[in-house]
Amino acid sequence: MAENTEANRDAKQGMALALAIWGITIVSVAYFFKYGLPELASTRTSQDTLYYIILALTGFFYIAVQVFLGLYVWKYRHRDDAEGSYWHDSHKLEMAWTIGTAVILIPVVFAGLVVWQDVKAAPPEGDMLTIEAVAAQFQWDFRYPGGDGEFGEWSPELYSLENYLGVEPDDANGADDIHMINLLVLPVDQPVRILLRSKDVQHAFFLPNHRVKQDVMPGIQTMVWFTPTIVGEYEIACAELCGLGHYRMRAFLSVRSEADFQTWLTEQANQ
Ligand SMILES: [Cu+2]
Repeated sequence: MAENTEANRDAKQGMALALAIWGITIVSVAYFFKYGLPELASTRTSQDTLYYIILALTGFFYIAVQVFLGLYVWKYRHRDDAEGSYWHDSHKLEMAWTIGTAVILIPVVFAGLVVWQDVKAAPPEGDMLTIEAVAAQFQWDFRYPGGDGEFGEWSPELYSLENYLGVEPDDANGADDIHMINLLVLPVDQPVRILLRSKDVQHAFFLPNHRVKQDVMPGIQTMVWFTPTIVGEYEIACAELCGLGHYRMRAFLSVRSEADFQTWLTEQANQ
């Protein structure tokens, strides 16, 4: 039986801390393996690739740092006969970690620019379906331009209970606009442009399966484009804490075949 000295207690605490550090590391890494990203249902593959590259890089260093942190907590625990050493600085060490970090991070920044160009800066050429999404506490409204392909003008001054989206009543383009509440229907494999505006506070349009997340601001219209690739039902969430009802600000995205989408659109137009 070891003596109950101060050094002995410190040694036990050191070991306990090391085990706690390693326990947290194992649980958090296992969590990432168990709950990865949801199924990708759009063309944003480059975004996922970069995500996994960064996750592997940071994951490697995270595990390495935690392993050594635990080891050193144990190795350099208090001992009555040991004295701490001190030195001022090490040029070599500082050069190594500065250059090492730069060599790893600079390519990541450039890879990020390539992905940004891919998903943000350059929508594909040709006809795009354009739909408007309007966020307000606590629901999502969607407006389709109708048969003429043109939206009616809108203005925040026109917001009212009867004219929820503030569409200009005198604008003939607005007469056939289609208004959906908490349901967005899209055709598969067709690039779509979503124009976003908010009626009150800041919200965020989040489609986890499509890797789309875009802030929605009052006073400015933002835009996001993407191409759904898998027919199915998905969740649209608000990703900005926008008030007490934020948790229930949830809508659905239904991706359908081109034919089913056209049928649905005609049904809506005839209502
Ligand atoms: Cu919201």
